[in-house]
Amino acid sequence: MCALVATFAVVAAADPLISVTAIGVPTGENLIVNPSFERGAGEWPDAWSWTSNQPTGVVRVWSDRALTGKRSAGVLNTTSAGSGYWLQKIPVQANTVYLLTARALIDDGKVLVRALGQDAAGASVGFDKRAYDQRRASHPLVPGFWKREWVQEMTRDEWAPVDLIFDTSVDRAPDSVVIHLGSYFTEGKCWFDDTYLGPGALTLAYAVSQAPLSRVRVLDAAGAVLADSGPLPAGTVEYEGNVAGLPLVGFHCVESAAPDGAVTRQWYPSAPEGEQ
Ligand SMILES: [Ca+2]
Repeated sequence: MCALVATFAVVAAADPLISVTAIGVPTGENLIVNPSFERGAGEWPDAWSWTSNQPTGVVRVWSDRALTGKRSAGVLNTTSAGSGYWLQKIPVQANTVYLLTARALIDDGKVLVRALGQDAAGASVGFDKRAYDQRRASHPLVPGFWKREWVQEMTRDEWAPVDLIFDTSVDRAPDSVVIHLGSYFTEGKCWFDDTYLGPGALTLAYAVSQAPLSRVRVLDAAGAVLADSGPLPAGTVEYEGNVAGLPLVGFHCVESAAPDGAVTRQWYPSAPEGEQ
């Protein structure tokens, strides 16, 4: 007589893939003058100026290629040693969170959206906030868990936004910021339109897939529930949603529960201290 030995493999269910993206949404008055580059004369849109470290290699064009209206601000960069930016100086308040966003058409190369702080006399106060984007892989909307080789041929959408969020709650708060929209040390062509600087909110979009799901929630760092799928039907392996009206600055978590109770979390923009 022998004991009946049952052998079976315990296969742990794979964790779901959670992708989270955030888009800045304007919620107030636009502080940028001539934000769509429509007004102007000759070769210059009103209220905008230009700087380049390679004036012959990086040139500006007040372009007739536009997302809205008839005009945009273009940059043609023929040297990786050069950069060039459209500029506008804008007064800002201390202790305030701002959204700076522009829609960018990137034919190639790398773009920079920057807010460079100055004091009342125009001197630098060491306040330099930046957001980069580029046409090909590894732009900010590609989830961090994707391998680079998976996205080599992925390109961003035309006229997708480039968002920069900055907070003037600093020791040496700027009296103004000089916004820069341009090409950062890579050959290529890019165009900017529909710029905005002012108060804003975040819309968080999320998708959960590739594993059985029983519930998906969105929480803030204090644990408050911002969205809740409720119990999902058995067999659900995909879920997506979005939450609008979130503060520009803060930690948000998409939490997916499996039918066995296992929980997977993905934080945006990153896990706060003490969380994972
Ligand atoms: Ca325009």
